[in-house]
Amino acid sequence: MNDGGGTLAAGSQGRKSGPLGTALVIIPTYNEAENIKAIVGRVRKAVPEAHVLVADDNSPDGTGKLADELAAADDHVQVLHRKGKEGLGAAYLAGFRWGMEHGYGVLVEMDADGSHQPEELPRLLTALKGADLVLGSRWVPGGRVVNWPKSREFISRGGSLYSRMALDLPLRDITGGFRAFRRETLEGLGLEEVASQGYCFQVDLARRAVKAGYHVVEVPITFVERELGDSKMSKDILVEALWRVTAWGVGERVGKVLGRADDNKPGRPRAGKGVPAEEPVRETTADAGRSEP
Ligand SMILES: Nc1nc2c(ncn2[C@@H]2O[C@H](COP(=O)(O)OP(=O)(O)OP(=O)(O)O)[C@@H](O)[C@H]2O)c(=O)[nH]1
Ligand SMILES: [Mg+2]
Repeated sequence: MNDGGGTLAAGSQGRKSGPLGTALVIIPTYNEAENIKAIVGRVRKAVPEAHVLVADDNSPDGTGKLADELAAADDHVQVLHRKGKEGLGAAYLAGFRWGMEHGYGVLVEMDADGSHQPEELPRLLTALKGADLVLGSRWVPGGRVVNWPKSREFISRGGSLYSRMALDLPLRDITGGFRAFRRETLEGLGLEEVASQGYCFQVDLARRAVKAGYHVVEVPITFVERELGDSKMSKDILVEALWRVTAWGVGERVGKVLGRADDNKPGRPRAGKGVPAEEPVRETTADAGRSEP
């Protein structure tokens, strides 16, 4: 057990043990002018060897320009300027592509609004030494939320529970967006087929990883409600998540009934299926970015 309690692990076929390589922390932004400087500064301090990529969708509030100023002053910070608001999923896909093209070994997802605490990145990266994908998790023992309205907690817990049941996933926090992927894991998820945009983008990637047999570990995190700027959560995002998760769940069940379960597995087919297990996280020093990409 680590200091925060247990984790859940899924899959056991794809576990990697090689060196991690340099980490790229991808921060998608849309109107985060009040947060961008502080969050990038916290990441740089928490994991000095890691690099940061701000993926900005041409934010009207000038976030992209502020990010350019940070990049000009720090060669570990880069900015990906996108032409307009296309949703979280599209921004991450572009960021992953950029990171893989530039040779990074670890791709990290993290919000700009302070909900994901950069100071917890070393723990995620340490856990990735024995996993293919690490999920920062609010809903495993030791995980928690701070200042979240009960209504948001209800939606988030409900979304994870529904996804867990509909998709038969042995995970607790399936909608969360504080994650560390080995690049080989991302390469095996069939990202070119991913069309999801909002929360369900996170569900989609988690389900692809489990179904492909990768070793997925949940590490407890403390999620803090944003203090500055506006949430981009919307009814459309919830509706998209509901219909897509339901459609995936129905598709998998129909596939099983028809005896074509493998046809419905997303990503690269691999041996083995995710099984729930308790696994401790070894708490050693973070090794993000030992070598340059
Ligand atoms: N590039 C890009 N980033 C986005 C887009 N929508 C949201 N984001 C970013 O994605 C991260 C998560 O968005 P939030 O608005 O915090 O959404 P949330 O965390 O689900 O909701 P809250 O808990 O209410 O904050 C933030 O860094 C946003 O700036 C988008 O369309 N494009
Ligand atoms: Mg947020």
